[in-house]
Amino acid sequence: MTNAARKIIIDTDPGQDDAVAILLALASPDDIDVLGITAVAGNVPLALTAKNARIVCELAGKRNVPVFAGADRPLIRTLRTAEHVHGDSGLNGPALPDPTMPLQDMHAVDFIIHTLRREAPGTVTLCPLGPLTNIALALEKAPDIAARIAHIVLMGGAYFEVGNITPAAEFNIYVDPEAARTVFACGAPITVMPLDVTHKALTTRTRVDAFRDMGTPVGRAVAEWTDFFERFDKQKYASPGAPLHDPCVIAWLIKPELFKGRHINVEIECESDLTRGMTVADWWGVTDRTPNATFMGDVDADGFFALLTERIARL
Ligand SMILES: [Ca+2]
Repeated sequence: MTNAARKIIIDTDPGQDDAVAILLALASPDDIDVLGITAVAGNVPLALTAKNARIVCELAGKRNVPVFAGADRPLIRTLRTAEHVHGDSGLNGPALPDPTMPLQDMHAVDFIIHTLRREAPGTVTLCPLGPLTNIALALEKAPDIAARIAHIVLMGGAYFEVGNITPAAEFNIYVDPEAARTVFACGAPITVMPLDVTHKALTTRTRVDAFRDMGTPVGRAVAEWTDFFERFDKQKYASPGAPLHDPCVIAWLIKPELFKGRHINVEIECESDLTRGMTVADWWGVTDRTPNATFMGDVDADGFFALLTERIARL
């Protein structure tokens, strides 16, 4: 870790693609200082996401990263999970041992608040990779932290690609739209990796084999996770591979030049039964609503996978 390393908190619901994102961060200590990992209910229930986060830390040989359990359900809605994509454990694919490192005693929401108050203002970046429940709860409990957040870089939403869990909504936003609304209104700088980007970061046989051919436990696990969840997207989209959604967030922290987007207004639909959880992104600037997020639209996929492969090989 160097002085230049950006301090982050990863808020996550692992999930195979979350796992790859965590590995990318842990493999990049010169760029990224992971202060802690906070688990939230999402792809699978909280007990599993809190366990999976620790499985990934141990796989990376980073048992010293503190992991905190957070919200076990959305702010007001019933939890919707995604075992149909990720398998019943959330990390189906390789057989990995149960973690022996403990969960921290503190609640994830309190860790987020405590860390933002402890560190100098504008030095801690939040990286939400799942439903935004923990972040919204922290903002509601401690409104003073909003001005102390350096940046929120999140995976969620969609505009041109529309929905993956309903015709209109992306999963992370759909699961807890009220939390997303709170986060998008909080005033901190926000960068969004929507499906418009992640659907351009597709695994291919060559890209997955590059992980497998590392011949390391981490490389094999990444290849086997990808093999597992590819089957779902290949069938759904008839695409050559599956999107690696969450690693886009961490890749942006390391190499922002891989991504292109627009600083625009993004609002969250919370009411309509048809479009609940939609990220209403004013990409074309047709309203006078104030821009509140940089909404990414494109990624250099070859550059993204080159970075991912180079870093994962370090673990
Ligand atoms: Ca996730």
